[in-house]
Parts: sequence; structure tokens; C-alpha cells
Amino acid sequence: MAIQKLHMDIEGMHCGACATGIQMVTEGVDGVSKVFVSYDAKNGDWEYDDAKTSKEKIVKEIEALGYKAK
Ligand SMILES: [Cu+2]
Repeated sequence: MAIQKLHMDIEGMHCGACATGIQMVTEGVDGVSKVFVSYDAKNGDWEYDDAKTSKEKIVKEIEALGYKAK
């Protein structure tokens, strides 16, 4: 069990509300402790507990919203 840091580029955001939406949804994932998504930089940073969630789960949540993260 450890806190992991994740940085990913996000494709498909077209305004600040997109970044806010991604931030709110991924903040709601159990095990995610910190999120910052930047529309200007087209990327995001996450901190999560790898005992509770994974990079794959966070990516899936973002893809479910219609964006690509890698
Ligand atoms: Cu938007």
C-alpha cells in the first residue's frame, strides 16, 4: 500500500469546464487523494493509494467522459 503519483496528458478537452469535470469525477474515485487537471496545459496530476485504485481505473473514468488520457 503506497501513494502513487500519476501525470498524464489528456486529449479532447475544449474548455475549462472539461478540465473541471475530469477533476470532479476522478476526485470521486475511491483511493484518489489529490487531483489537479489543467485545461491550459492539457494534462493532469493525480495522487492515489495503490491498495484502493489504479492508473487503469482512473484512465477508464476519464475515457467514460469522452477524453483520452495517457
Ligand atoms: Cu469543455
